[in-house]
Parts: sequence; C-alpha cells; structure tokens
Amino acid sequence: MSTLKPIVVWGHDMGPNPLKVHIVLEELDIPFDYKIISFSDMKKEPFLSINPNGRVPAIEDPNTGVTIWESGPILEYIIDQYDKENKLSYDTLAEKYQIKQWIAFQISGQGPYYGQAVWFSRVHHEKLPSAIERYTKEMERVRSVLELHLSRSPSGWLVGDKMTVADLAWVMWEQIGTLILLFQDIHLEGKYPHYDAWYKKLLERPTVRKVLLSRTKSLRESGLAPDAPDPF
Ligand SMILES: N[C@@H](CCC(=O)N[C@@H](CS)C(=O)NCC(=O)O)C(=O)O
Repeated sequence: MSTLKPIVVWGHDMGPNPLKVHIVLEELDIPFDYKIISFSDMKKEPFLSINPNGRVPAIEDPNTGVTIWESGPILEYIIDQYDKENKLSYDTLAEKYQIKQWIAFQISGQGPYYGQAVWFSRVHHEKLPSAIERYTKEMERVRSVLELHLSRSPSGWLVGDKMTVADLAWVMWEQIGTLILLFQDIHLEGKYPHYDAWYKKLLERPTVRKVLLSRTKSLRESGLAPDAPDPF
C-alpha cells in the first residue's frame, strides 16, 4: 500500500458520515489526507465542483483520477479498489451483495432517521415532541432489526464470519443514536443483547476508538455538545 498516493478525503471532525470513511481507510492501512471543511465552505466553490450536493464525505483518488461523494458508494469504491485481500469484505456472490444490502440500509434507514432525531432533539429552534418521538421510535426500530439479524448470525457480525465494512459503516451513527437516547434518559442496554455485544466489539476496534475520542473532544470544544459523555 505504501506506493499509493494519499486519497484526499473531504470531511468534518464531527459529522459521522465522513468519519466512517476515515475508519475504513485506517482499517485497511491506506494512506489518506483528511481535509476538514466547514459547513459554510461546503456550500461554495471550489467544493461544489467536487460535490454539487455540498456535503461530506467526498473523496478524490489521485491513484485513479476518480472523485466520488456519498459515503455508501465511497466505501464500496474503497473496498473494490483497495481490499483485494478481502480483509473487510468477501468476493463470494451472496456475501458481496449482503454487504451492499447492509450499507444501503445504513445510508437510507439509519443515517437519515438518526440525523433527524439529532436535529429535532438538539438543533431545531422549536421543541416538537411528536417529531422527537417519531425519530426516537425509528432509532429503536432500526436497533430491533439489527438485533433480530444478529441473534441469528452465528458469528455475531452482519455478514459472514468476520467483521466487514458493513459493520463498520454503522458504528458512528450508532454511537450518536446512543447519545441521543441517553440525553432523553432512555436506556436500552440489555433489551437488545445481540446488538449490545456487536456494538461493544465495534467500539473495541482501535480505529473506532481513535475516531470517537477525537470526535467527542471536538463536540465538547466546539460547544455543539459540551455535555457529550465519554464514548466508552
Ligand atoms: N447521504 C450522505 C449524507 C452526507 C451528510 O449529510 N453529511 C453531513 C456531515 S455528517 C454534512 O455534510 N452536513 C452538512 C450540511 O448538512 O450542510 C452520505 O452518506 O454521505
């Protein structure tokens, strides 16, 4: 991997979506240059020429000339291009598509709903209990889906018999979901035991620990969540 030129990752120090990309690149030991861009600069040129949607992550890979935005396809690109030994993936038909399935559920069923839970419980100018309730319930529903699947998985991972990119794609937003529940005094520990065991294993990964510790520091220092508890 050392002959590779660093992949440029446009990201943020607090937003969970670019941090998933950070974790996966670290797991695969791929060189990268993590560039933090402010929310306001994402909405202007030159960044809009990289991602017209004005959001992060986006990557520019000098090794191939490819630019991509949206975290799910970025993870799939990194795996296809750089995980030739299948450290975080499989090349068998079923597992390959099951990984895509869990990434698709993560970016459509976890990220947006958990994001709205954060928005309505922490950011929105008006307190709207029905909106908070709707997204909190959805967070719990997603957790129950994970529990059902993991209770039937002999390895305790989402796909096959090892941790893959599919598991890593979930951890950032799960950590945020747990915080949002805690802020509302909702404690689900023990209710979803297979989920708890899976989440604990993910939190033990050195790459995940590193990214979460640095994110918690940024959250506290930025004033966005001065009350953010330790992630472990
Ligand atoms: N579906 C996108 C979501 C990207 C996204 O919303 N990223 C956040 C950071 S975690 C962002 O750029 N927010 C800026 C904004 O909302 O203006 C993905 O998975 O990459």
